[in-house]
Amino acid sequence: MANHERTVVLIKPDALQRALVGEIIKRFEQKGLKIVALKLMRLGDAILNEHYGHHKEKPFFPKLKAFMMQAPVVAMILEGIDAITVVRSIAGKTSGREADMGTIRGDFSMSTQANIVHSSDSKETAEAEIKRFFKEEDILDYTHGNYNFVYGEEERG
Ligand code: FUP
Repeated sequence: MANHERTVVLIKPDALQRALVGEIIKRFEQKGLKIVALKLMRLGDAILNEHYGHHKEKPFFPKLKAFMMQAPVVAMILEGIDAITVVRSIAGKTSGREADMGTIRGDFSMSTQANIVHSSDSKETAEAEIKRFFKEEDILDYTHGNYNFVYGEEERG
């Protein structure tokens, strides 16, 4: 049985302000990932302290939080086989200046802070982030019409 996973993506305030939301969602959709939750939300102090808790001693932490509060974010859950790794590859390296061309950050970012998207970095993180950003009723399971063509027979669940 293939490794079907769910992962969280946040489309950050810089992407909203630069009108890149559609372009970013398009890239995940065209890859074959399934959107199972999608919403606009404003992130406050408490949720950002939790979300970026691993960076709280870093000098850039207060500025990172202020940046994330500048505008709403688009929060979504994407589903697919090995979705966590696949989405990290599509996002690219943390710094837009180092990220490969063809990745979202490589194509649209010149920055480490304003780097367009966040994505979960492991199974454990994905589970925690799903609970952090979504309620049960935000997540809608359905059969994607293209499922049989996105995956081969032996990969399908
Ligand atoms: P990533 O998993 O690629 O999002 O990267 P990290 O968890 O290392 O960093 C999380 C966020 O911290 C980045 F998206 C942007 C911010 N950051 C800075 O602002 N400055 C830095 O030097 C490193 C990270």
